[in-house]
Formats: sequence, structure tokens, C-alpha cells
Amino acid sequence: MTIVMHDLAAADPALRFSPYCWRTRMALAHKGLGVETIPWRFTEKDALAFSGQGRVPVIRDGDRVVSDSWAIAEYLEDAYPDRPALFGGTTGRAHARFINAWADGVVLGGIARLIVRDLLDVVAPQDVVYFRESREARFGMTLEQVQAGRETRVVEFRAGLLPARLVLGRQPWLGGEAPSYADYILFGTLQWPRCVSRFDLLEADDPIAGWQERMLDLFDGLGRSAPRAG
Ligand SMILES: N[C@@H](CCC(=O)N[C@@H](CS)C(=O)NCC(=O)O)C(=O)O
Repeated sequence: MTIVMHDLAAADPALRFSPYCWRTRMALAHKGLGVETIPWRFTEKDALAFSGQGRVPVIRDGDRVVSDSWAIAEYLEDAYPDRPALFGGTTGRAHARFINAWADGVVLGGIARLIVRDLLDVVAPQDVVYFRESREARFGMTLEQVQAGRETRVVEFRAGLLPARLVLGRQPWLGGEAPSYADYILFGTLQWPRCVSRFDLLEADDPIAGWQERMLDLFDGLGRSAPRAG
């Protein structure tokens, strides 16, 4: 049975840019599970009422509804144990939880401060006011002020990716010899700016950029074929 997934979309319904939804898309592909994605906009809270909350990703698998990308990854791993493993056992799951916390607590915030104004140019018209007001309240300043000076600030952001750089300089994937959910967490996180902005977050000779290229080719180029803004 095909899994249905509510997926954040831009004004262009084909442009899917949520870092969390990208993690889930990659996890579903890793498990070899078919998915039908339903485009969802920030202000369409009613469309998610069935899930009891207002954020994506949300998946419906038969009569099971699961929201939150981490909870979805755990659900897929436990519901489909005969498919390729996302975590590689309880230790791998615990380590992936750390990567998830690092990506959510550090990397996403760093990226937001570099590209959040660019997002305003791609979100659906009905989301523009909501997006500006909710994010400006979060940052305590205008989106233009948040993003100002990014050409110099990006250096500090890149330095903060050192843990991933050190690992990917020594092994092809965060999962070791093969991609695992840890890879999908960081990849999804970076797929967000890649889809909505032309600002270069990574330098071309960064081992993380090389890994990102490999990630983009996985699953018949699922990530590479994704529409991008601009
Ligand atoms: N912890 C959640 C976060 C989900 C989340 O925040 N999704 C964003 C899209 S990237 C969202 O739905 N935001 C709705 C809003 O800002 O109103 C996860 O891992 O899935």
C-alpha cells in the first residue's frame, strides 16, 4: 500500500523545501516504500487536523498516522524491519538521535540566519504574511535584518560544520560504508537551502559538498531532480 505524505510546498507546488520532509522522503526511499506526496502550505492547518498537530511531515500508512520526522523514521524502522535498516540497531538509533538533535538545535538555526529572507520569495502567496510575521517574531527583527551580512557570516557557519567535515573526510557516509538515517538528517537539512536559495553554503572543495553530491545521486537522483528556486 502506498504511504501518503503531507509535504511542504512553495508557490510552485513542485518545489518541496522542508528539511524535515526531505529526511522523510529519503527514509521512505531507503526502505523502498512507495509514497504519494500531498502539497501542503504553512497556513493549511485544517488539512492536518487528522494528525492532531499543525506541522509537516505527516504520513498516513493505512490507518496509522505519524507526524514528526524523527517519529516517522522510528515508525518506518519498526514497522518494516525486513526492509533495509535506517539505523543499524539500537546503538545506531541512539547515535542518529544525536545527529538529529545537532541538526535541529544548531545547523538549522545557522542556515535560517543565512537564507530566511530568500524563503519569502518562494512561499505560496497565502503564506507570505504568516511566514514573515511568525519568523520575525521568532528572531525579534525583520527577515532582511536576519539575513544581512551573510557573505561574511557564512564563514562561521561553515566552521560549525566541522564535526561532519571530519567524519566525511574519512568515510563516505555518516552511516559508514553505506548511507543511514544519519545521512538523511543532514542531507534533508541541506536540501532546504538548496531548494529555496542560490546562496552557496558550502565551498566546492569541502568534503561535505562531495558527500552532498553523492547523496543527490541516491535513489535515481531523488534529491538532484528536485525543483529549485531561481
Ligand atoms: N520536529 C518536527 C518539526 C516539523 C516542522 O517544524 N515542520 C515545519 C516545516 S519545515 C512546519 O510544518 N512548520 C509549520 C509552521 O511553521 O507553521 C519534525 O522533525 O518533523
